[in-house]
Amino acid sequence: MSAIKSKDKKVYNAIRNEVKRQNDNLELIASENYATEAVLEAQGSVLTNKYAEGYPQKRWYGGCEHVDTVESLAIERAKKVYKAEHANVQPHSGSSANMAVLFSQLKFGDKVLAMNLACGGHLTHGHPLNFSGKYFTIIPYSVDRKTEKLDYDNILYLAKKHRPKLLIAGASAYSRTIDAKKLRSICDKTHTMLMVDMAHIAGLVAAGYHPNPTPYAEFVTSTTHKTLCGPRSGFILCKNEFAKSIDYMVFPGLQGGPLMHIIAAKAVAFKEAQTDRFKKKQLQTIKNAKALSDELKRLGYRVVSGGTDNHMLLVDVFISRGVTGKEASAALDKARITVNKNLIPYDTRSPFVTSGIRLGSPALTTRGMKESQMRKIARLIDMVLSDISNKKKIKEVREAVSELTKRFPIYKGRKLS
Ligand code: DSN
Repeated sequence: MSAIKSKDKKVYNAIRNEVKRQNDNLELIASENYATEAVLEAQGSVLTNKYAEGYPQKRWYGGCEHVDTVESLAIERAKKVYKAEHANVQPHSGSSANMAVLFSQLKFGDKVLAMNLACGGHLTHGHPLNFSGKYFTIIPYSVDRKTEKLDYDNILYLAKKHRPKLLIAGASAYSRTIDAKKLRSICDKTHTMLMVDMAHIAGLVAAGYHPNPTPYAEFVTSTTHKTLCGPRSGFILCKNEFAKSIDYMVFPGLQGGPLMHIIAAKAVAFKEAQTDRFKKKQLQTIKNAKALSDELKRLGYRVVSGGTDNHMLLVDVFISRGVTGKEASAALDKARITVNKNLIPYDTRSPFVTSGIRLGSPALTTRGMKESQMRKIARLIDMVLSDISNKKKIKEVREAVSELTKRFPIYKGRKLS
């Protein structure tokens, strides 16, 4: 970082402080991870200088021979990893990937059946303030009140009643397996197209630890930076019959020049996702989330739906310790444990306050932590949440956090600033 250091001290200092924060804190935000060093190198490369509107071998600019190589690699690798017929790796984010599917396949006002944000869905699956909720008629589905799991019978009922054009599956805060095969059979009964947003679980799917939705859905969208460990970005997989309409909506429909440095980083991430190391890490990610969930339950916490099948869990901290999600996350921040407040299904509190917190294991697993560290972290979380204004306890937890983060460095032996 010597160039930034000499040219722009303010930005340099902010980055250095963020490096320190990432090193020193226990990162439990379920959607975050640490991009690999190879991914960081690709996204910091001179490919950022290149305009390449269009697609490989069909560009609007000269000099695209090397970025063509990179984008073709990303496409072929994405198809291989997820056994997809077609891949578009240009969406800048998961949000723009979702927008490309909705805008290319639907007319404004068309009906879309999608998971309610309040029960774990995502902003781009129909929130009234988002493009998805503004331009389309959203029929929300929720989890079952008792099991807090997807209620496939109710989804079928809603699909039959409303005959939506598209069913969106996938979530930001759902800790159970998503059964795309079952959703396909629902869609077949009602002539509905299926889109699975696998952003959170893309790494687990790549490694074979969550069923792959690609054979069952017309469209699969994703980000690349969560369990997948790539750069901050998105991509779309689809059946060949939709390839043209998806590609045409991404460019020129929604985007101009693709971010070739980020596409290079996606190519790297898709290659790394095929290694044994990556597969082992995904399995450990699941084991770690389960260990965290089991230990919290042993300590008397109510884990939403009773546990987890994937990389995350939702904890009802209000019923468990009488603190709101907002209070819990602020207290944990002081102890250098980073989480986010989160609505639990049928929450009576506002999204700014919430009754729950969401915890995820991907980042700590990337650091090399295993089940015993997860159990310890559960106990540290409990020490904070059992007495959120006890400064002495918070200091004690901070010291234990510091011991853990020193033992498990993020980029081993590499100085990032
Ligand atoms: N904001 C992401 C998450 O935290 O789950 C989803 O886009």
